[in-house]
Amino acid sequence: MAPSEGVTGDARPSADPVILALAARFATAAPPVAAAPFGGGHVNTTYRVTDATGRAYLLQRISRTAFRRPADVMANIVTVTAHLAAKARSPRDHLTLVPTLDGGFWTEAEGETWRLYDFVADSVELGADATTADLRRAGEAFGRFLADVADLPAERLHVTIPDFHNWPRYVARLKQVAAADPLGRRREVGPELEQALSYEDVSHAFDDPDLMPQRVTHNDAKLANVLFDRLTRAPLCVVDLDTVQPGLAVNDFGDSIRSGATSAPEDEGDVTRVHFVPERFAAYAGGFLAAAGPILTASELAHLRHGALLMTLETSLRFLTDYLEGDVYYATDRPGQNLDRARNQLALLADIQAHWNWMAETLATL
Ligand code: GN1
Ligand code: MG
Repeated sequence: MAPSEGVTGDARPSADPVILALAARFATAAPPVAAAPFGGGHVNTTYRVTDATGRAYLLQRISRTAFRRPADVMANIVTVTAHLAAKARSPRDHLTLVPTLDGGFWTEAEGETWRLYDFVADSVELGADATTADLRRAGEAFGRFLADVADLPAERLHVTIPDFHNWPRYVARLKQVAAADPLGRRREVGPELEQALSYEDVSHAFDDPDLMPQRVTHNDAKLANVLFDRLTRAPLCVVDLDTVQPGLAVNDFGDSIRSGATSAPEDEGDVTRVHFVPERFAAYAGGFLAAAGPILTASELAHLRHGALLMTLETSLRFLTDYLEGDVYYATDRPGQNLDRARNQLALLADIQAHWNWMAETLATL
């Protein structure tokens, strides 16, 4: 989607009775009257719902492909949003779940799990249109998120996606799928496969479990998962908390770099347009360190650039695997989109590697 699309609910509002009936299971201020598909997530299904007073909400179906135990996902979100709410500086700086009429936080319908959030008013998500100044603010937002949850013990959260950032496992899976080649697509991706598999040694960089502490982390810290004020562009709040679980802070940093310190949208298929943008990296890192620097350990600070490399490797491996498997995991809106995403991330990966020393030098000055 275009980065700011949908912020004003610009998909045509509908009154799909099934969606409205689901929304009506929650304690909205007034009966829900309109719903429209919303946002650009690759995994969950999202609607913007409005009630009879005009108040807006976000209704989401949790992907069963990605999340085996939606109840654990919701338990984590309840824990984390309560923790953030207790530290809130403003009502729009954290997500707020709307309870169901029977006092829970999610509802099941036909084997699917749904939840409702208050819509963060006057907010916008950014993508390739983010400016360098926006990148700094995004860094502050994700850094503040990590700092705010730093006192929440990681053991309090369920592991909702085991091995989510286990890169050797993604390498093995790519090899397996390429060997099985269920759709005969392997012949289209010779050079991509070769490049992706050439990072097998790199994929083991964080194998030592004592290298860095496990913390409460976001795990999907892409630029589109921070909201900004539509007018002032102040960073408001970190969203998409499904993947919040124990993890490594440097992976959050890295995910933001792969999605934010780039010249093109994630599915830009013309790889000549895709490159690492040093000033965007420096801006994001500056904001991130201003907010999270004080809580990070020396080892975490020393491995920030590794996070950027490894998270870009991860998306390269996962998009390429999904293309070979027939687009079964990531939502696509056109044929070949996952291949474009894979090519894009591989091009970025090579450019991040080309800036390896530059990143270290730059981080040392911040
Ligand atoms: C997915 O849900 P969304 O679109 O924010 C994916 C992330 C990937 C990302 C790539 C649960 O995130 O891991 O990095 O796409 N989320 C899940 O854009 O697999
Ligand atoms: Mg997500």
